This record gives sequence, structure tokens and C-alpha cells, in this order.
Amino acid sequence: MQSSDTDIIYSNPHAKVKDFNFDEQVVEVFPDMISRSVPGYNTIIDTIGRLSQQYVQDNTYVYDLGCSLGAATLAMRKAIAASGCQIIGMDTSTAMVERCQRHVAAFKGETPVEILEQDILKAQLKPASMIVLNFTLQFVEKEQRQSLIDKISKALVPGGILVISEKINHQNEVCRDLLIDLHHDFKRANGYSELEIAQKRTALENVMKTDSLEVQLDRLKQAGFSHATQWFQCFNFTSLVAIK
Ligand code: GEK
Repeated sequence: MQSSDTDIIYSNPHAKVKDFNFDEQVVEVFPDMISRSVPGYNTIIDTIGRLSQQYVQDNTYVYDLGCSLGAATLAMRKAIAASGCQIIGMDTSTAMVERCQRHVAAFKGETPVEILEQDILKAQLKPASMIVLNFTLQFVEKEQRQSLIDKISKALVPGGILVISEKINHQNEVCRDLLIDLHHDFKRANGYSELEIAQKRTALENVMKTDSLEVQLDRLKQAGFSHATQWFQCFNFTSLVAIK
């Protein structure tokens, strides 16, 4: 059944498919879009909450970079056991930030939350014990990814944790095609048509450039993380944790 919250953005043929943009129209249907498009999204959000309980330290900051509607922020606020912390969510989309601020205000929680309209590439990060990049790095220009991860690594206190979730690109062509096919099957099973899948793919072509798992892990190593591992993969979607 369709409601006004259902993602039907690409259900009709577009004369020219424009580059994907986190505008009002996307914000309106975002929770439906992300849960029907990203396998394991809810598991990842729940696990971010679980990790925040364990890793967030007293009197430190917690960042949700590219927070969209604040799903990771809310999961962390619910689970954080440490005191004197503050969660800061940042996003460049005005529409996302406005909706996120209202959404966060609708829930109660001990840890204060601030949602800022801010480019994460330009932001200064204060000493943090947990930083989340949940499907955000893939929208950052490839040349700027290492310096962002370096900045994150510097901001983390000893024992602090970074969670990065990303769509990945398998280095082997046969495996890559297999994972892409399985992901498209997942989208079909969630009600997306061939037209919707194809048009969304075109819309994302110029704005979302995926890396391989190897590149992601190398980047973490270069940034000086002592420990890093993949903890989740479903098809071509993964989540990694790195500990300072
Ligand atoms: C979630 N984390 O639900 N600075 C700040 N925000 C940015 C930047 C940037 N340079 N580039 C992109 N964004 C969320 C989901 S969505 C992932 C994240 C997706 C923002 C962008 O505006 C968008 O809101 C978000 O990153 C990516 O856990 O839609 O696939």
C-alpha cells in the first residue's frame, strides 16, 4: 500500500534523470527510501546504538556526520550510558536539517543533541569518543576522503570509535556483478520496479562514487587507527568499525 511517505520519486519515466539531491522531495520519503534500498539498515542503526553504550566516554562529544533525519543520533541518545556528553549531528541539506531538528525534538533523552547545517569537510571536530559516518562518505569527493578520515582520527580520544557504513564496489568484476544483481533483487522484493531501479542508478551515477573494501580499510590504516574491521556486509553494503 502506498502512502504519502512512500518513495515513488522514480516511478514515472523522467525525460532526463537529474543528479540525485537531498531536497524536500527526498526528505519527505527518506525513511521509506533508505529502508527499502539499503539492506541491513535497521541492523546497522541498532548496532550503532549498542556500540555507543559501550564506547562513548564521559565528557566527550559524539558526532553523527551526514545525519539526515537523525536515525543514528536517536539510537545513540537512547543507548549512551556515559555522562556529560553531547551529540552533534551535521548535514549540508537544509531540508534534512530542518526535519531532523523537529524529529529529534519529538523524542526525550538525557544526552543533549545539536543538529547543525554544516559541511563535514569544513567542520572542526572537538574531542570525541564516537563518530558515525553512516552512508555519508560515499557522497564525499574521492580526493577528500582521506583528509576527512584523518581529521576524524585526530578528533577521537584514545579508545574512541569510528563507524563507517558504505556501499562498496567489489574489485573482482564477476563478484561485483553478482552483488549488484542481489541488491537489485532486494529492491525488487521491496516493491521497486525496473524503471525505478534504473532511473535511481542514473541519478546516483555522478554523486555517489563507491570504493572497494580494501580501499576503505587502507584509508583507516593510513589515518592511524590501531584496529579496524568489517563487522557487517549484506550484498554490496558494508559497515566497518575502527578504534583509535
Ligand atoms: C542515516 N546517516 O540515516 N557534509 C554534511 N553532510 C553531507 C555531506 C557533507 N559534505 N555530503 C553529504 N551529506 C544517515 C543517512 S544519507 C545516505 C545518510 C543515503 C549528507 C546528505 O545531505 C545526506 O543527508 C547524507 O549525507 C547521506 O543513518 O541517502 O544513502
